[in-house]
Amino acid sequence: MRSCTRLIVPTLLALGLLSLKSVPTFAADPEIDRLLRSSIAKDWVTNGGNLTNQRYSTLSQINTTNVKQLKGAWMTRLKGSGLGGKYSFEASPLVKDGIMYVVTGNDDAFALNARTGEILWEYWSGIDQKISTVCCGWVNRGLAMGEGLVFLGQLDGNVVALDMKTGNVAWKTPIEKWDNGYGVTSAPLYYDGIVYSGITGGEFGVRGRLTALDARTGAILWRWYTLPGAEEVGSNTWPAGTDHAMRGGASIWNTPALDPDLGLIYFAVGNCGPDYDGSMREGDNLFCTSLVALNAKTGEYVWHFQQVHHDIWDYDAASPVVLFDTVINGEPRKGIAEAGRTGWVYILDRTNGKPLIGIEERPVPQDPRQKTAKTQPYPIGDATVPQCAEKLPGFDNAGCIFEPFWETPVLIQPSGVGGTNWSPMPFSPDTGYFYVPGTVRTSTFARTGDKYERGLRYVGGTQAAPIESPMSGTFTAIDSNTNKIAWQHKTPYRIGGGGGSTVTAGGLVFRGEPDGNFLALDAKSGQELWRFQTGFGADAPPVVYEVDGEQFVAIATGGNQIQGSAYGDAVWVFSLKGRLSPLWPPPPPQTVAGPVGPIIEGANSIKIGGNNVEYSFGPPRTRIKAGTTVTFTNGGDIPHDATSLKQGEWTTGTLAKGESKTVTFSKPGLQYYMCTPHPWMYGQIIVE
Ligand SMILES: [Cu+2]
Repeated sequence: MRSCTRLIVPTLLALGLLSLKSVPTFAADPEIDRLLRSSIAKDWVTNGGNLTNQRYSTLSQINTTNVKQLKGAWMTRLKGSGLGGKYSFEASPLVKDGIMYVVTGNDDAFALNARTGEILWEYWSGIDQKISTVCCGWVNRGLAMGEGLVFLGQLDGNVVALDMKTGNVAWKTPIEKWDNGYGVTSAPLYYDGIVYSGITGGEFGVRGRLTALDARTGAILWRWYTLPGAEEVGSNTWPAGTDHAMRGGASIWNTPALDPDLGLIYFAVGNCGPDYDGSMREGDNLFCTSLVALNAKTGEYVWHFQQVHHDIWDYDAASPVVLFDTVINGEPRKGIAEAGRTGWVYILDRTNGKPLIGIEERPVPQDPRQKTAKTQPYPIGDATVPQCAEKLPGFDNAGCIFEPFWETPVLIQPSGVGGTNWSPMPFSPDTGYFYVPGTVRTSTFARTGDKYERGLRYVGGTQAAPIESPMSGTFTAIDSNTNKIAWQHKTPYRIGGGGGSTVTAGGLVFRGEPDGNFLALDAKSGQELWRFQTGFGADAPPVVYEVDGEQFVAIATGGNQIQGSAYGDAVWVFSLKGRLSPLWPPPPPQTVAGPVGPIIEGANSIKIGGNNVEYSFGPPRTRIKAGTTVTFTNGGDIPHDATSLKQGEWTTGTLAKGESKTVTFSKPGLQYYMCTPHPWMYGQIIVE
């Protein structure tokens, strides 16, 4: 797999070209541009804090000596927006001049007084509740701002600009249609008059892209496709004479970073489609599961680094890239890092995409049916999660990372949800550590094959956590000089799927937990210094800001569908002068996979997606007599099914909204079932 290095454009040439092209004309919003280029202080003006995505605040009024006094300054409920089991609240609030802007999983945005929590304006997206192309929970990962506007992407494929003063829509540009399989979940990035937006749909056979829009008008300036057309860079990593690349997925799940001196924009690209079937897409399949650098003004390709060649494990690069400066062997270097679903942090030189510490191509197990890559990149250093699956009862095959599979299920760890999935990874220049959230979960992988149809799910197989298998997490400080673990906490719950943390010059790391706790850790030692129960799933990445000389820490607490945390619609803000006390804890997330809750006797009617919990069977557990006919009804907004975990035994087939199907259970025994497109939905029927 040498082809990826061969494809890198000679750096000096590229950078030479860039310095000629990036002569600035005038800045459309000099103040925001200056804040985006500066260290994070009073205001938090973009999702990652500034253009680096470091999430490192220079504020230190709250620090290791006084953090124990921290209490709630205010808590505001966002009027039920994004409140429900189908939603995740993953956005970092933005703050500018004492006003906070926040967006919920329903793409509704709110402006609040950042001192008091009073709601100043509301934007209700009105997105179609029937959108059926949401992959992984209804989620919006945040906002951007510039030129008096707040920018957001929507699950329906629109990028929207709102007037910062009123919340009125200034413009709305469809960058794609949801019924073609697309959606936007990433926070956009604003810089120098341009709004950059990623797009999702890696599970729906889309062609991923980065879209650059004119911030003033919403006009599309350019698109850069993450899947190459004929003759384009990377096209030789797809089978010649086929159009598999045109539906090869490669979503952009998260906010880019930008280096204004180099004139480059950087982002992470997600998995290949179909996710679990590589049989028809021989080759490395660029730019799936890669980090990419483009000319920020023109969208021209500059370099890439592929984390997983010919991905068949859903190992998206999904966490935001982080830019940092370091010194290696006495030489100042410009770094870029990203925490992968593989469990490794990939550390590169951001001028050219070459490994900064070392990444080795090593031979890996092969399966010719899957056209597996001969070698895979192994970063030097430590992984933050286990990379081998333990054997479980009922499964004959268990393997380590990059273990291939075909039609017989194989247990593999990390699963396709990480490692580190969408959760960001902060970096502190004080400690030199990256703070890496991880999910520990085993999946059983199997290839089934899929036919491509526009706008429908196209994944070619399954991965699901076996019933009763353990699920947990890790929170790890990785030394940026060595890529080795400085300290690590085992966490009771999965935190790589959309949680996050933030680090400060006060020597603190703030991070939420899916069980509602909000924690402050010593950034150097990892020691826990403070915890506070918010009463809702506290997953979202927090932010730090200052109003009238007082430092605040904010976190959106709305739960996370992927991490199984309790849902909510609140924003919590803390300060040393705060007076609010903790709330009663919400139900904690599951720590084993499978259906939970009481067993309902004799229930012969099972509702899917009822009570505003889209991805659910209700009741999830029931006991019936042999010979009972059970009716499954889809009461959700999107298509679901109920399918026996024992392959081929029984299925309802796809049920549209409102549709019912009956299944008769004649033989006694224990039945587990799930929804095929949403394998995290489980049910259990005990037949007596
Ligand atoms: Cu479903």
